[in-house]
Amino acid sequence: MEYEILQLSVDENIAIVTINRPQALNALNSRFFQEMDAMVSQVSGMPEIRVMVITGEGKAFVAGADIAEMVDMTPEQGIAFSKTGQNTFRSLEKMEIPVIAAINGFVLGGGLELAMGCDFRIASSKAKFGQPEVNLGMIPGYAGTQRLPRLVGLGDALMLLMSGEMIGAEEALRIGLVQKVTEPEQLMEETLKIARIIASKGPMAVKKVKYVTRAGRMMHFDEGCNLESEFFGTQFKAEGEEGMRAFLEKRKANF
Ligand code: CO8
Repeated sequence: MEYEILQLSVDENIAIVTINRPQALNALNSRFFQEMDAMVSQVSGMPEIRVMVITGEGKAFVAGADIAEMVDMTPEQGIAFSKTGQNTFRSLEKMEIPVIAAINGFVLGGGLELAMGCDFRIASSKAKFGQPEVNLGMIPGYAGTQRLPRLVGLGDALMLLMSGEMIGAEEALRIGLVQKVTEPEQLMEETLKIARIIASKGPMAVKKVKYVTRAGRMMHFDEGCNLESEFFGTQFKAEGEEGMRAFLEKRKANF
């Protein structure tokens, strides 16, 4: 696909996807979702890629769904647009490799929902977070009502969802919405540092950690433990033997 909004760059075995529509603060339109679906397929088909990073160009990561595109929608179109976004963000969770959001600025509404579809989030100290849908007389439509309380707990989630107010990066860190805050100019460097650490590990082990951890959250605890044992077992011959032998032989594992 010819991308108009997304840009893909590759840094060794890390894919960096930049949302590049800064004139509209990277607001999410239908075209974005087509491109993101294509990007997920493309990157999933690149066996050398071990981590994907998503970031935004300009002063926003994403300032929400495109209000200009939504304003005239019928209820049926609204449901369809909501499902489109939900499916795209779910596909990030379903990617085998880790997906990291590098949040460079405003991350609002659908933008925060995109960031929450990623496996974890690193933010510039200048980033501003919010679910401002109620300011527009709307509610989130890309699973924000479902992911936010799972990430930060019910009280903090409802305060953000009901007030529509923005919070800063330090507050986002405090409530667990982001995992790390950096100086703005250090954001990509710090994100890539973590991405490279992950990329240096056993790639199948990292994929299995993602799968078992995410799948386990939807399961009964004992069922999740059974899944963990099963995947633990399969890792011995997949990568574990090499990893453990390398440790005992005091050398770097060849993953
Ligand atoms: N959609 C469309 N255009 C936008 C959006 C947006 N979400 N956000 C900003 N823009 C545009 C502005 O209209 C402006 O365009 P122009 O230059 O042509 O006038 C340009 O981007 C720059 O924006 P501002 O001039 O407003 O920049 P400021 O620095 O003054 O303000 C803010 C930045 C505070 C981020 C401000 O732009 C703002 O409040 N934006 C809207 C934030 C918002 O309400 N987001 C939530 C949208 S709703 C949503 O995401 C629901 C998701 C689920 C949808 C389910 C589908 C049905």
